[in-house]
Formats: sequence, structure tokens, C-alpha cells
Amino acid sequence: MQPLEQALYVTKPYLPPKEEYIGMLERIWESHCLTNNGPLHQQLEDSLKKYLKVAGVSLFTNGHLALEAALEVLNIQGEVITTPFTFASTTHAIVRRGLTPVFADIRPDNFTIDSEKIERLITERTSALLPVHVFGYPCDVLAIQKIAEKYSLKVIYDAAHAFGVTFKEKGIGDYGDLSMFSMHATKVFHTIEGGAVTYGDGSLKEQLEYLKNFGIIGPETVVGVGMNAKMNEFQAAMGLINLQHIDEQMTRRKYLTQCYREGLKDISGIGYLEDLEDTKHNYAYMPILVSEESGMTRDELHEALKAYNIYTRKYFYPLITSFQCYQGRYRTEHLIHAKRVANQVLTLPIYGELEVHLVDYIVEAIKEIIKKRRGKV
Ligand code: T4K
Repeated sequence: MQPLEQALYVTKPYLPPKEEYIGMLERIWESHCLTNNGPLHQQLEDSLKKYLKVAGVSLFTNGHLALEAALEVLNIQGEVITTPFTFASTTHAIVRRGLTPVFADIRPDNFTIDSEKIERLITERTSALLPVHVFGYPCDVLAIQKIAEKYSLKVIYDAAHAFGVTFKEKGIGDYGDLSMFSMHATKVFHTIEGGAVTYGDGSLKEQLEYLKNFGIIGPETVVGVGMNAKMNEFQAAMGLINLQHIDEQMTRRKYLTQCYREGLKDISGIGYLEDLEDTKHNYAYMPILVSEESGMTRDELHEALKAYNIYTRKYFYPLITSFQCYQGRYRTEHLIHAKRVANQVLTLPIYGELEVHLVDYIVEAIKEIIKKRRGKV
């Protein structure tokens, strides 16, 4: 097979028709309001409340600061039980708040935290659980809720990947005390950079609002040691436009995922995630697992695909606990599945604009690489 003329990356941010965004920009020029809770910000917040099927939404300039604010607003102290199979942000948010992360192993079938491994990690210092709906797959939210109630723990979900996902007809952001959604350019839905915290308890709104605005509640009144994490009007404008296209984007991603699954199903040693019951998925990522039966390692496949001009990503490798800044600081001997998945996972390109013949090309390239490799052994 000849290499592709144009490189394929793990994602390509969605850009709406230019004129639609320009139309929104006209409104900014008219209002002269660029940031600090402007009219588009307000409108996006209202629209997201409906779309995400949640009681309350606060917008942030990015998902990471939204997550730090979520931990702060609930006054989380001591230890937080979380997953090591995630992006740096999840653990960094815990540590930057002066808290101690305690890592539980993940489920081998969907890579989310294994709810059966949580209770044994609870101590008198544990105050919260911070699971991640990784790749948009819902955690075991009902079991997690039961544990939280039994031990009086708060539950904050890192829903960075889970925009638009529903479980049992409820928005995924409706589970737990708070959820954080990332609206970064690489996400299914984006505001260029952006984040949102969703919650059922409306009394959190006021505190979140002042936390992201230096603790200011009036021109002469500062009530908290806040940060600056406000979403601006240009970001909100992008969000309002993209929200009009999100359903078609998710439908397209679903189709591409099905094409991938169909193509990959007969390759021994290549595994992928299936849809879960009672779940509306968003098809945010296309992770595969490269196991021994394929005859090659994940790293070898990742490298070999480059010769075809295909640039996959190892989300999420290395495991958080192996980062230079965390190495040796936390217990890891029990993280059996997380270690294996981190060593086998590879995320393939997926985005709305990706053409089906390119999915076929990627699948054929994987087959060719494996075949050549097996021929050599
Ligand atoms: N929690 C979790 C579980 C998360 O995954 C994340 C973020 C967060 C919290 C924090 O949310 P934010 O604060 O970011 O809102 C990317 C994203 O930057 C990051 O948002 C995301 N997770 C993470 C999984 O992926 P990188 O360092 O891998 O991105 P980068 O720049 O390598 O981009 C990936 C590919 O996308 C590139 O190969 C090319 C393409 N790309 C990217 C950008 C930004 C484009 O074509 N155009 C672009 O503008 O982190």
C-alpha cells in the first residue's frame, strides 16, 4: 500500500461554516462585550443546561480549571480515590489542590475505574471519589453512588470526554455531585478551549461564579481567593454554533466507529470497545488494544503506521503513576489492568470529517503491518 499523501492525526477539530461564526462575531462587535459573563456566555450556559440534561452549568475557560474549581467548591480534603488511566489533568487537579490521589485499578472491559476495587482503598482521610468517564464510556455510576452514600463521600466525575453521553436516559452530568466537561478543540464538542461544571445543587452556582472571577461578587466586594477562569465571548460564540452541529457530528462518528469495528473484527490480537447497554455514546475516541496474539507490540504498530502517514496516539500512556513528577510517590502494585491497558492501547484517528475510505485504509494498513510481521516470525 502506498502511504497517504496527507497525514492523518488522531483528531481534527470541527470547524463550522465560517460565515456562521462570522455571524456570531457581528453580535460581539455590536455588544462590545468580550468577556466577563457576556450575553453569548449566558446563552451558551442556558443551551448547555438543556442539551446536557442537567440542573446547573457553570462555564470555564478550560476543563482543567473547571476541575480544580469543582474540587474547591466542594471543599474536598485529604484523600481522593481516582483512576490512573486518564489524562494528566485529572491527577494534577487533585495534587494542585493539596490533596492526595489514591489510585484504584480499572475495569478491563471499558477502562473506567473498577467500582469493586474502591471500598478497600477508603480510609478515614478519604473525602471524595474522582472517577473518569474515559473515552466517553460511563463509569459504573450506580455502584459508585452507593459507595459514596455508605461512606459519606463526594463524587466528582471527570466527564472531559463524555459530552452528550446519556445513561438510562439521564445526562451523564446528572450523576454524582459535580461533573466536569472539557470543551477543548480536540473534543466532540468544543469552544476552542473551554470547560463546564454541571451540578444538581443550585446553591453551588454562586460560589463557582466567584471562584472563577477572583472571588469578586461586586465592584467593592471580594469574598474568596479566586482565580481567573472565565470563558470569553469568542469561545461562547464557537460553542453556540457548534451546538447546532453536534448531533450530526456524533451520528457521523457513530458510523465511522461501526466501520472501524467491522474492519477490525477479524484481526486476531486487536481488541476494541463495544457499545454499552442503556448508553447513548458520543464516539469521542477510537481506542484499540494490541495484544500478544497480533504478533507485535502496541509500540511497533504505532511506529509502523507512521510509514503510511498515520499518526496514532497512545492515550493514555504512560500511566499517571509513572510520570516523572509522580514516580514512586503512590502505591501501584495493584494496578494490574491499568498497567496492561496503558501498554496495549492505541487511539486511532476519528473525527466527523474523516472519510470512510480513510477508515478502510487505516484498517488495511493495520492488517498489512501485522501480516508482514507474522511472515517474518
Ligand atoms: N480530563 C481528561 C480526562 C482529559 O482528557 C482532559 C483533556 C482534561 C481533563 C482537561 O481538559 P482541558 O483543560 O484540556 O479542557 C489533548 C487535549 O489538549 C486535551 O484537552 C485532552 N484532554 C487530551 C486527551 O488531548 P494533547 O496534548 O494530546 O493534544 P495535541 O495538541 O497533541 O492534539 C492532538 C491532535 O489533535 C494533534 O495530533 C493534532 C490535532 N489538533 C489539535 C489541536 C489542538 C489539531 O489538528 N488542531 C488543533 O488545534 O492533549
